[in-house]
Amino acid sequence: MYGIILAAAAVCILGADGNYYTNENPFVDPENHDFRLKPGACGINIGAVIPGVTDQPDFLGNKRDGKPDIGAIEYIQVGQQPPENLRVIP
Ligand SMILES: [Ca+2]
Repeated sequence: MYGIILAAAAVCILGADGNYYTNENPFVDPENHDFRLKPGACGINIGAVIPGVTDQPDFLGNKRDGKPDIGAIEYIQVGQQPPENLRVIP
């Protein structure tokens, strides 16, 4: 039996206008104002490096990596980067 399997992965296309287009909502929960990127979202690591902007912390104060993400909030994979202000209180 043959058929077409449609993958669940997001499709990300660079348009002739220089903007990226995707077939899915890239945000965690936009209805509740959570605009962090979901794992595997199209905008991860494809943002432009803009000196003076992408070398600054993101909207939430997190450090951006060398491959900026599209949007105000840098995607952080769980366990990838510990918070800088984390303290263990005995
Ligand atoms: Ca990134």
